[in-house]
Amino acid sequence: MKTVVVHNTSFRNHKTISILEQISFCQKKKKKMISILIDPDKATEKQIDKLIGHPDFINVDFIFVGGSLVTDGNMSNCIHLIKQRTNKPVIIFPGSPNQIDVQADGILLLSLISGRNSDLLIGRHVESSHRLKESELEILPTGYILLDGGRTTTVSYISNTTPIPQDKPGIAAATALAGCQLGHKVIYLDCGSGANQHASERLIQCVKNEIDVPLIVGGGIKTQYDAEKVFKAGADIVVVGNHLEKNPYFLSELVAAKHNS
Ligand code: 1GP
Repeated sequence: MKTVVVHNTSFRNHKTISILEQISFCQKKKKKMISILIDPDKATEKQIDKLIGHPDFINVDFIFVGGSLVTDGNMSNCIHLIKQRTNKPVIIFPGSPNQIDVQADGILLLSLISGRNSDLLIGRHVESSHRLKESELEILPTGYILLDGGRTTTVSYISNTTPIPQDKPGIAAATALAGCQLGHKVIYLDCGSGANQHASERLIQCVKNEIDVPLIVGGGIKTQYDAEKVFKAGADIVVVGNHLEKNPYFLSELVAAKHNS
């Protein structure tokens, strides 16, 4: 497993710790985190430069890279570009096993626990288990819960699963709890990239009350107010992709939300 040099004022000196240790440390200290999501099929070199060159990029904690559909080859080029420009932890957010790339630091090993598609619960993991073992990627076993964000997103279409309706927070909470009981180290609530609505505060609170592990929330976050609501409801890490692709200057608002929460 690779370890990551953390450039964070909360850590005395620049310590070398795992990604999960970093997340757990911040969770305990109630220090919110942000991750930007880069979709290799959409992000151009210019967009990556703008984001990484943004003065507020210093306050970004992680870079997730991946997508529900990524053309072979783009993943590797994209991670290479990012790695040339920053030493922030790059974490693969894979839509399929062909997105595993050893240049990254870690991988969210996603089990789509809101769905009943056995391939996404265990099948793909079996296919990639040996490749992951041989790599130095830090594995973050993640219970991935897809929520209804008001439109059919690529992830719900491709995964062939039904997202949990947002007016059923009890189902989401029981699903997250079961995910933790199965040993997942992180829970990710996602409305899918480009969702109309982000996860509701009520649903996030219900999930948060059931779990002790770090909670990642993403999908459909478009304003500072959205991000603050999501953080205050219980998210430890907020993920934004789509809106930063459209407007890299949104990063300042996202960072302000992190600091206000
Ligand atoms: C999607 O949670 C991520 O899986 C981010 O969503 O692109 O809507 O910000 P957006």
